[in-house]
Amino acid sequence: MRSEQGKVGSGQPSSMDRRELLRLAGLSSLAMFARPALFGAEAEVDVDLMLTASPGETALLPGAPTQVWRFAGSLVKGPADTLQVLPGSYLGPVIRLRTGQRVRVRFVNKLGEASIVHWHGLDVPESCDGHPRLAIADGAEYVYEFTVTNRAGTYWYHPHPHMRTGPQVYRGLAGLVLVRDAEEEALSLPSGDAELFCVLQDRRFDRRNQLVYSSGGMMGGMDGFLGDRVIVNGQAETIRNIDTGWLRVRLLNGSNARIYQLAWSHGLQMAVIGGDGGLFERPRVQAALTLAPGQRADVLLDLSAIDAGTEVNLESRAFNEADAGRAGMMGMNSAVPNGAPLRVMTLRTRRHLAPPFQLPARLSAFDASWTVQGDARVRRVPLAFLGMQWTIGGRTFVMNEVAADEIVSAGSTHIWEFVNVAGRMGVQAAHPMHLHGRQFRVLSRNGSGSNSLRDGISDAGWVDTVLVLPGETVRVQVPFSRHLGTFMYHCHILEHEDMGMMRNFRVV
Ligand SMILES: [Cu+2]
Repeated sequence: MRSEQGKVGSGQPSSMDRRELLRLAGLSSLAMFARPALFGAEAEVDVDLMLTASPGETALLPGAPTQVWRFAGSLVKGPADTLQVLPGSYLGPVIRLRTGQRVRVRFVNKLGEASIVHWHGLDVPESCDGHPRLAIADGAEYVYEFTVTNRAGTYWYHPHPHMRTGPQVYRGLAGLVLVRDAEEEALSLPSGDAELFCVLQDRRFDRRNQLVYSSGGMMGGMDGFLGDRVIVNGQAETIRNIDTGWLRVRLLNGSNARIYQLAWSHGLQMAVIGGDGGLFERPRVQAALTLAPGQRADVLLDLSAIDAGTEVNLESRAFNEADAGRAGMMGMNSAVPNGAPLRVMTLRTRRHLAPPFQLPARLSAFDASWTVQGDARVRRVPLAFLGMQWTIGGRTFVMNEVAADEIVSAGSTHIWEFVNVAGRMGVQAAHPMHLHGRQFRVLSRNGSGSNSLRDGISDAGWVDTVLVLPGETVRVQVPFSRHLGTFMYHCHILEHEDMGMMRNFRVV
């Protein structure tokens, strides 16, 4: 085995002092510095994979190939179906894991600039969380090692370097992590050809098929960057051939800034069975589903009344652009602003099948592990545009800064109250607030005035990203991780994040 330790060391940013490095090493003795030599034996992992980020090209559109950045994976050890490469896609491989597995990922950066990988939604040690201060230089390698403690669900991975998350994700650096467990398997949900995963991203291309992106200037940073067409799973082709019957569709909004309000044609309702953190206790039947950047949804669709040869469309319904925010220059950013109706994808039905599946009344017993802690202290966290910046609690991101109200005890439960207030000149936006670490619960949502995006927000189950609409106050109950160290919480509109709408919290 090659020595990774030297490479990890060489990848540390020069700004990290030795004391910080030693502290991290101490806290994460089983993670990035896990050296077989330290234990006198080969450290046992169930899954061992390489993940290399590098520039490449893909035949996305007719004509010239598109220059992208992407993750390429290779399996060193583990079940043969751990990695699924998507043909003709710029996305990284789908990584299929199982609760309880010990996983090692050797991330190699060949991008020509610093990067680091965040495992979005997974509760992992500090050293594996992708904090920007851990970003490694071009040519360096970073070794992640963690145990999958999350429930079955749809998670994802993407870069998290300081001020460069937006452009790196936009160029193609993202991929799905699908975790399974015994509780989910016992439900025998539609699988194989009857299970789709759909990563929704909007992109803009120039006449030579090259990606167009701008995060510079006030327009990009205030509003977030919007494309003018939807790309599904990193592929331009958005038609899927399916059989009728029951279909499971796992959705991820992997867009930088676009909010979708999803609905199916033919008056089809969807049974939403899960969100960011796995299955709900019971299915929720919805006509529309609001999905903000970073969020996932697990949906069952009953197509048994649909004839073979029918085209069923997934659309993003029209909504009032101002419901996603008023940042002054809204709409000037893209030919297709937030709220413009969009065709997301088309299901073309082939044979008529009626598999023996019934929607379970009860999906999961996991909610029994949770009760509302009504007497917990509430931390108020205003979200506002102040001093020409998006702020959290009146502050912006400082690499190693943690304020007193951002320190929590390991394993403790807190209530945080996000208050989306208008900044100067009434500037405000919908902010999908993401906490690293454990999944949390939404306790309440109080909105002033009507907002068409509220229709379609479920707030059920366990989440890691909650959409806070303009003028809303959203309370969440967070059972903080038992992993010690510094983690992040931030807006998942990537241009807001890159602009500084991010803070550290520290688990002590
Ligand atoms: Cu935001």
